Amino acid sequence: MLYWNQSRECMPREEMQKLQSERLKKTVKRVYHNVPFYRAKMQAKGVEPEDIKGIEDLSKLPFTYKQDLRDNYPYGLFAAPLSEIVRIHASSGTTGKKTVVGYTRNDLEKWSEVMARTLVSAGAVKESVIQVAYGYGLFTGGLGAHYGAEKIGASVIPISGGNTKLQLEIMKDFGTTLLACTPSYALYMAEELEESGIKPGELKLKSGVFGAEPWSAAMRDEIERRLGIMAIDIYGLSEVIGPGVATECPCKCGLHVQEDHFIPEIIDPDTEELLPAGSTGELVFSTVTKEGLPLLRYRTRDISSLDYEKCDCGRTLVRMSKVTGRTDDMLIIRGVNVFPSQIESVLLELGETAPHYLIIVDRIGKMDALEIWVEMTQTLFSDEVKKIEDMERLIRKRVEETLGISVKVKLVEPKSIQRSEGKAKRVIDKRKL
Ligand code: DLL
Repeated sequence: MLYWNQSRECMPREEMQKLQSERLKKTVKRVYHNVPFYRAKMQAKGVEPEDIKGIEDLSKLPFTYKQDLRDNYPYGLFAAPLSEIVRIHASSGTTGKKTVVGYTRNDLEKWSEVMARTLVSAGAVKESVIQVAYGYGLFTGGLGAHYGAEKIGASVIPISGGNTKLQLEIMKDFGTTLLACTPSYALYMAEELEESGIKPGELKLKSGVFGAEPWSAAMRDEIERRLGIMAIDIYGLSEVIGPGVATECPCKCGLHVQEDHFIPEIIDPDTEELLPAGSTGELVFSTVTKEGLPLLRYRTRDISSLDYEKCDCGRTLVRMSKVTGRTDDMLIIRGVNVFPSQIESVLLELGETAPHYLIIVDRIGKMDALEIWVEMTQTLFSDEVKKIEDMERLIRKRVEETLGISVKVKLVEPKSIQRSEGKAKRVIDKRKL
């Protein structure tokens, strides 16, 4: 099977633009009438739904930012009543509260469709055995891949992340043919596989769909070589739908955006000016089929570029280049999005330390490690060792509760963290991707 939905994936550009225009008009009407936030934003810009005649008018529409989701927490941007929302997921917000997303039954159907396309482009067929080692839960990775795999009719192993020994045992015994997880976890599995004594030849694994964090071409080579598979990059974000927004094909020359559902644009992040095709800038998406949480011109903060040339695989869907960076300070640690501001909020809330801290990210073995250095106040510094240790433990507990991943916390002497005369450098990322 080359494509899941050939008529859409290989649609001539003109037809695609017509379809996008129709869908965009409908979406604009929907948000204008159902979401007070969008009505107010459009009115402030002097735009009425009737002014949007097609995708050529996209830039008349207002942008949506992660902060808007936070300001309308939890359900304020939903364009469907809760009675029609059948699923809720969430990702990290910039501070304490999460970014919440809701799906209607039709949204779940569309999500399964784009994930089916994604898995098929990585070689999945009805007979495939798909091991989903993305986390299940509020994170969209696990359930997104799961529904796509079921839609194809493949056999899904919903193992979720972690327990690597069991992952490998199941991979061998159940005859997994396709693995879905973060690229760093795939590499970790490859390493453990070598230790386990299982030979790659004993596995039926043929391919993997890896995403949720940036990874380099060198990392792809290593995963492909060590696991003996084809490694495909998949991209997505909760706000837009989750995984399934864009995927590589076997040509591995950019990720095809499922543009009958999500219209991409590239803008200059500072001036918000639309950039011509081929330019590198910030990726912006408008969803045109979602009902629960449609978003107009959502600022992803991811840096990429768009290529409209037809691909050798036959797909006409526009290709976005691999995401290698962001325009903000979000870190992705073991697949989890982390904003330094989340850590700062915890420290400020506790109020027991100085407001000086350093976040150190490293990759130890194949695993990301997060360490936080926090400066003690003079009072805490002169306290007994036990009190200092208690404080370290408390900070660690609070940060772990907020981020959902394990961290190391080290309290350091007053004035030992370098002060900055300009923008504070609070993050040291030592990982070499
Ligand atoms: O990470 C959805 C996902 C799950 C994608 C599984 C792929 C596979 P969020 O947790 O909302 O959603 O994080 C979205 O992760 O804005 C990017 O910065 C980053 N990201 C996702 N995929 C890739 C990728 C999921 N393939 C944020 N390459 C996005 C680089 C990626 N960065």
